[in-house]
Amino acid sequence: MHEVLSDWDGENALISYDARTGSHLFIALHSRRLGPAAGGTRLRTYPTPADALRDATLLARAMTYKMAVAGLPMGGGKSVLAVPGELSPEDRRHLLLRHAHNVETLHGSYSTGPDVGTSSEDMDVLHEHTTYAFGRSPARGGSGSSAPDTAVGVFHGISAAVAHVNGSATLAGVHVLVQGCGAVGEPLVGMLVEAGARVTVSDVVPERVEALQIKYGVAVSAPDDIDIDIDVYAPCAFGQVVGAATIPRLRCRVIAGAANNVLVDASDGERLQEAGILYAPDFVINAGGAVHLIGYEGLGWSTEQVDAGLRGIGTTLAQIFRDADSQGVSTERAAELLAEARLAAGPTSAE
Ligand code: PPY
Repeated sequence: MHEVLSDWDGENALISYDARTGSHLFIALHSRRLGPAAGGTRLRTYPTPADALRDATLLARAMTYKMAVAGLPMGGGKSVLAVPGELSPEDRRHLLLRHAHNVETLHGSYSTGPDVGTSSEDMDVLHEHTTYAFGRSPARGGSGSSAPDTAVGVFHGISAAVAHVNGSATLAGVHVLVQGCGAVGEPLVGMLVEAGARVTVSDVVPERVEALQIKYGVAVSAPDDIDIDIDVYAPCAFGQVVGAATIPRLRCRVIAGAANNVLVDASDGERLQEAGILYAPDFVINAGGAVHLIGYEGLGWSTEQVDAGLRGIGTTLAQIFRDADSQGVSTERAAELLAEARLAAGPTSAE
């Protein structure tokens, strides 16, 4: 764990161990340069506690960049609850309340929300011990699931990427592979079909793709099938799916999806540039969830303002694609440079 922290440029990490459930609890607070830190709580099993801490630290850094590029007045953080396996409802509640207590001790330096493995109902539980939980269920005064708005942001991002390579933003006849049809992938498929795209779906859960096949008549491929002829590859499940081993197998022109940490490592941005594949940086295209949670609950935005923020994801990506072309850098690098310029300028630069 020492190695993980010494490789990280964040402010601090809060680490605790819960003996009752055998779980480690991590809160990684990366940066408060642009405002108080925010980012979801991920609950899952990891091979080792160090792997869980590494995930939290890298995801927290991605949140800092996400907020900066989205123009939200927030910093970046992330929580990981590393559980040994499935917990009983009582143990899960116990763990969530303990996490809520940790969040509360930070007095608003960090606010959390739903992420992989947690839901709005879990945020309702956290709210029993802390006010710093976004994304509670609407019945409890929250803005509910941010997943549909994440999908809207990804849809605008796909349109911007297609416009950049085709000269026209129309998705009619464009072939998109949506890998992962969960809370974000599913509504994304609906929007793509509506826009006339040719959609192929995959998921590790067969029932999910079967349901979409019946509802929309979309084609289905195997979950790890990435070497099919498509225009757009939209990874909406796990991260680390694009790297030295997979890039030579890809036969798409665009990568634009909702997953966090899509690239195996930073140099994969250059690999994609060399391969002539346009990459929509994950922390830019998947900011719709943050726009939803921070917009509605942190900034008191109306639906119109949130929708404008989601459309802004497309506009920002179009600018990043142009910057990358004119500066001769990868799109990943161009997006990092935009984030770093906003961080260097400080809070007033975030509109
Ligand atoms: C993400 O976009 O990955 C998030 O974690 C979203 C988020 C944003 C702000 C508070 C909680 C979660």
